[in-house]
Amino acid sequence: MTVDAPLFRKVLVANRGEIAVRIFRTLRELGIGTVAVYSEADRSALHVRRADEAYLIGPGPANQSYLVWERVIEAALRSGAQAIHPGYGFLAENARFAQAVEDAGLTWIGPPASAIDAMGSKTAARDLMKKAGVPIVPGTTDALQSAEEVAQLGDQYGWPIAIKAAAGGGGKGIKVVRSAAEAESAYASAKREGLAYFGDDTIYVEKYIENPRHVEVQVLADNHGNVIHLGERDCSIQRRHQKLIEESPSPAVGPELREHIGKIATDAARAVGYRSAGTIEGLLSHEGEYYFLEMNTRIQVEHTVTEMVTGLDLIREQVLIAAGQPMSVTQADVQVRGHSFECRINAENPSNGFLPSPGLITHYKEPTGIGVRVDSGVEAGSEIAPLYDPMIAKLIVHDTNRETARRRMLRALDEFEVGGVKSLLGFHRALLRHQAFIDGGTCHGIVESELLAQQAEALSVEEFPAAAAAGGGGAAGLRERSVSVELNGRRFDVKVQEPIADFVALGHRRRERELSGGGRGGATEAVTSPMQGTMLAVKVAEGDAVTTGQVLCIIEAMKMENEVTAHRDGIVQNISCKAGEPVKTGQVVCLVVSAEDAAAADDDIA
Ligand code: MV4
Repeated sequence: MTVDAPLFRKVLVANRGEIAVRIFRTLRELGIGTVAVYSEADRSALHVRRADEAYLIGPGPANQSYLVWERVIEAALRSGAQAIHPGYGFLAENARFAQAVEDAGLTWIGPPASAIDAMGSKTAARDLMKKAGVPIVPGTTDALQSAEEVAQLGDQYGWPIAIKAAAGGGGKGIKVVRSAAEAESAYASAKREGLAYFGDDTIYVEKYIENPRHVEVQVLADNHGNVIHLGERDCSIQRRHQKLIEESPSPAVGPELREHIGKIATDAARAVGYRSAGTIEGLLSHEGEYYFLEMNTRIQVEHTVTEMVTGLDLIREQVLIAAGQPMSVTQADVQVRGHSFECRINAENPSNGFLPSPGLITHYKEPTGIGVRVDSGVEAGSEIAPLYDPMIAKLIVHDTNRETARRRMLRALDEFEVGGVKSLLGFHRALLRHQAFIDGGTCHGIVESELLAQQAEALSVEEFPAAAAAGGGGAAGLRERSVSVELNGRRFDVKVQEPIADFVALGHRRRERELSGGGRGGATEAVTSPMQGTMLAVKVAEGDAVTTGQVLCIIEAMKMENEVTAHRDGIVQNISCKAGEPVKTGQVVCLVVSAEDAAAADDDIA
């Protein structure tokens, strides 16, 4: 028997966390040596230990480590790696970095720099797609010049319209404009946000599609002229443009529509000269129209659900393609089997506006069993650092149909034990039980609702008290432990034997608290800031009658404008903050009291 030469001798993964661990798994299977890079904050991170060798590339903040091209390329050259896989985020969609990698004589495991570049500008991408006959959301392909133009385009396409940042993506900086009266302020706000967030205030207009589904198509393209699609993923369940649950196939897509959007996606990939794995993001309207939104020129977080239903390893295909080989399947070989869900288990607090909940993971146990996959980069003792994305793990299930897969996910969520940080486990447990989710709805509005937040809280009771029980293993009271040693910025594993002295935390079975039936008793009147930031504008005055969901004020934090809305119907009182002032997390910005209470208080004074 002969053993094929590996595709590459060694590959460096320019990333951290679950995606680095995920990519190392495939590289191992392919017999390829693995190289990690890490920041000072990630010295003891799992991805570092899952690689054959690892290189320190700088301090914790990403702009001093994971984003520093020279350090990443230097580590690759030092290690003798032949190729770099960027994962997602960080440098994955940086065309100039992709070029720099190739210029250094290394192979970029991703699309050509020209394709990343072409898709980077959303207006240029729309223009290119339009010319290739790919249906785009009706709207402009040129930059907007004035607020008057917004009003005019609204009349042309019909209200409402969406203003988006040309340099944006993933919905960041999208403004919905419902009438000409809102055009002026939306135009100014979109420009400010574009500049603050992307360093580019170029904006354009699309017709606003009401309550659409977010349906994206996975494509693969190789150097041999093969361009195929692997069906779609439905990512309609989002909160503030953050995807929370993804699934494949989409509950709204049957075989005919799949073929239609698959052709759109492969046409788009061909038009841009694509190679590697990529994703065409689109909107599916109520009327069944599919429109191109943008192309993600990287492997995505949710690639896993496509892997589950097709049985393919997308990272393996990327490595094959980058090595110049044909992809392993033809379009005719691809079959979508069964149903898959992915829940993102983030260290976030649904009771506090989904703000990150960084900290030490004191207890951690992943679910297993039939049809369950967990992609994670943490273990008990890991720190969720405020420096990086707060994802703990991706929980993925597969089963024969949507309903059995949903039940499997609920079972797996129940087995998952995370102690020390707040997580979205309870949120997912609550949402997956919701009738709208069972029906395959988009759940718009539900994910933001106060009731769901309460249910999530009730279902996230996870207590894992440290119990006095010595760890089992280890002969004669000795336990072997691996310690990492860093020499000249290079990391080595050293085995150390030590007496068992510490305790392991025993997981106590979580008890579900009774769900509260409806609104919380004695609903509070206070409206608090969900974040630390600066008050940009107060939109109401004391004495104003407001309805649930109405915008009360806008707080700027991390260069994003965040609307704070009324949590109930009532009368605004005690506004404690003016535009321009700093606000803290939890600070009361005003009260919304019931109309009866407001009237009673007036009576008291009278
Ligand atoms: C839209 C839209 C309506 N009309 N564009 C873009 C990226 C994604 N994260 C959200 N995006 C949207 N773009 C136009 N012209 C509505 C959304 C949208 C959305 C779409 C599908 C499913 C859930 C959504 C949640 C918020 C916004």
